[in-house]
Amino acid sequence: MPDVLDPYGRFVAWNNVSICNIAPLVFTVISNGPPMILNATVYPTSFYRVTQNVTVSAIIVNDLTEETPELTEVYMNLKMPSGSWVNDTYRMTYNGTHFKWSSDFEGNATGNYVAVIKATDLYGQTSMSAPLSFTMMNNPPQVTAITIQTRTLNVGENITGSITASDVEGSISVKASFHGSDGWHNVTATLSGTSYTFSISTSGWSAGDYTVYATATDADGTSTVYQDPQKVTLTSPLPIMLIVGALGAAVAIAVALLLWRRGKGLT
Ligand SMILES: [Ca+2]
Ligand SMILES: [Ca+2]
Repeated sequence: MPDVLDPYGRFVAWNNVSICNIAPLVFTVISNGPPMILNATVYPTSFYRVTQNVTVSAIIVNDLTEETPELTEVYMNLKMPSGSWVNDTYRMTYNGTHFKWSSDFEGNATGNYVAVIKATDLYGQTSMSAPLSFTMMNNPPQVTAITIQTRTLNVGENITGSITASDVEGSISVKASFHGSDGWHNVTATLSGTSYTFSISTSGWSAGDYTVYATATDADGTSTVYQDPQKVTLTSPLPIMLIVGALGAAVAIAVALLLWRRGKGLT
């Protein structure tokens, strides 16, 4: 009888004899194929590194029954925004139906990442998925309030206040800006407790109203500008000669009035 494959795909060799009912010599040639990687996905394809997670998942199908998910190694190899690869590091875990990897990206650079899923079966056969791209973004800073101690001042006095600002990724630089008819005046605010404080002299500024802004910039260079709903008003103090002149005029009038009263005998 000719050599054949049995219903399980195993190779069956028969003795080259004319007696067909003799017991066959049966041996098995294991034909092991690599894993199939199905439904490889990344979600979401763009996310914020601290406040959101990214999940990479796939279904892995092995061809031999003994190649169980527990005996299958699946990694997400990752190409960083710099172009370098991190391989065989991010192990994907089996959840009953899919292999998954999920995490935030705190501390990592923003930009475009490429993930390639690598599956290795029990016998070392390996498959790679098509590339999966995703973009990691930076959360912009938050500015929630500006507090000004005194909003109406004389030109030359200091404007003092504080700014409430923060950023989930880390440190920020903060400045206060005042915009009036004479242009912009800026001052850097310094972290003090939970807010950023500042003090700026208005010497040389024009009198009038000033719109107040606070700008917070994070380490990635992303800025948030907040406009204070209230303004600051600068007034001009009376010039000293005008004050002296006014006082002199008042004294002269008083003296003249006194002399007039005396002249009339009205003392
Ligand atoms: Ca296999
Ligand atoms: Ca940020």
